[in-house]
Amino acid sequence: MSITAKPASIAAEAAAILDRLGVSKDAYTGGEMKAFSPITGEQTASVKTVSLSHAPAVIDHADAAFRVWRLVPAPKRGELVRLFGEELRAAKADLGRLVSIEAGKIPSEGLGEVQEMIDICDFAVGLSRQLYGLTIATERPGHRMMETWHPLGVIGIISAFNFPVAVWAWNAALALVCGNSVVWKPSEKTPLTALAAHAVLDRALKRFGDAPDGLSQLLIGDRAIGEVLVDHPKVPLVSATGSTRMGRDVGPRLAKRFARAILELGGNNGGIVCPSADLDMALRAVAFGAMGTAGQRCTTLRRLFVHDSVYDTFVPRLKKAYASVSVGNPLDGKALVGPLIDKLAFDTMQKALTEAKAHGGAVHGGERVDTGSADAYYVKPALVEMPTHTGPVLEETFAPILYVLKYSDFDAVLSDHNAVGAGLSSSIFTLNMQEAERFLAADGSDCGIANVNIGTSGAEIGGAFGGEKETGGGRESGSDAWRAYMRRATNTINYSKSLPLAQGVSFDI
Ligand code: UN1
Repeated sequence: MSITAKPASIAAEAAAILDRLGVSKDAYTGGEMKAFSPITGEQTASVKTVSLSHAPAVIDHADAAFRVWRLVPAPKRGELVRLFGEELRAAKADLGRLVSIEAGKIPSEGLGEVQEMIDICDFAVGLSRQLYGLTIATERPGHRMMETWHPLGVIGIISAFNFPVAVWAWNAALALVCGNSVVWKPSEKTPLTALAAHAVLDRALKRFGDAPDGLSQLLIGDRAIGEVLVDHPKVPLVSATGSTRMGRDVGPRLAKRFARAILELGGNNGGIVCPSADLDMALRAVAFGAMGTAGQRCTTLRRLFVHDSVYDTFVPRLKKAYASVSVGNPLDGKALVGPLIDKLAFDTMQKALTEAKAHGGAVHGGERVDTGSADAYYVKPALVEMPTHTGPVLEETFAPILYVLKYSDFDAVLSDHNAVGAGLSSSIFTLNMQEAERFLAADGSDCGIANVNIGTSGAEIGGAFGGEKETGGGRESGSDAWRAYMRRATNTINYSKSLPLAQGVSFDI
């Protein structure tokens, strides 16, 4: 594929990709939702949305599909996801490129996002033969107790702009092998990648042949459409990725009707650089963690605590890396940092930097980079040396701002590290095993992800992904995250000829 960086060609290139992936032109022409590329700020398409009155029928349709799909043996369901993985491999270059166009990621990160989809498919295929429960010793003779995992129902997925397709795939691949149907409400900022990814699944569904109609659905629309999904009685689980503010709305609404939530919300991820750290390694990890994806990962490194014995060696090197990082059009293949998603992201970043200055922060970088497009928002990543752990440091700002703080005492730094609302990801850089193990211990990092000598971002799909506190507590992706997508039944079977009651109760009639 040729690399074209001409702004005028972006919409046309997006259309060509959508066409190749089998999305009908009708879906993204003449619709109500404008799609943009943050690379130039230009409009790429006008996407058709679902009407508020029709959305419940889409969910009902998915519920009907669920009732058929739940009876298909799990390894057979795995075959659908295997085909999805195959189709994703074939579509990787196109879909990765579209992620770059619509979310502004550099090519290797656009492709990496699709790889993450492929990886979860592989994982889910294996899982389709391992949806196992326990057999548990019973207190009664001639009895057997076991647990069975059954499909749950329609799984609602609400995804964010920054991982416009991978997070859907994490949820969809698991949900499908677990015997569920899927209804996806993608971010309003990334409807084209949603259409494309869904078309790739459609290809797999066609090859699979006899999956029930309506097994996977797309609801393109605004917040009100998301609310239909959250409030619909036939949706027993909603997996929602986005801001903590969004989670505060979605969580209670689901709780009110006793539906389950998987919430993957904000992160204010911290890293600690200890005296013994391999500073070369830490530098690379911090640079990718803080500046990669233009600071727009939920796992982006946002707070860095550096021991005072290495501060004056490490921080100047880090500043140098910040000053030299290439910011620009991600399609040209040279930039490491692409655009912010929109003007709001830029304004929010500037506001945080102003606040940081008011709290005594020394700001390096953060200014807008002119790429010749008035509606595109590129920035130099900002490194902010903060005297104290206060003010904007305590909040997640979804932009490339790294707050750097000096520490001297390990217990005090652990306490500061944990003194924020969010609890997603964390890292320690040390060669001292006492510090490393302390960081991972019960009184160490309070995050869902705690790493040693690895950055905060770029988790593999094999582990459970998610975090504590204001991050929402949900877990997606690997390990045993699949259990959230199924319902557990405890079965006790009496194969004796009497009826002993548990706890020694007698009730003889
Ligand atoms: C997100 O930003 O919502 O760990 C997900 C990572 C990626 C996923 C990020 N695998 O950075």
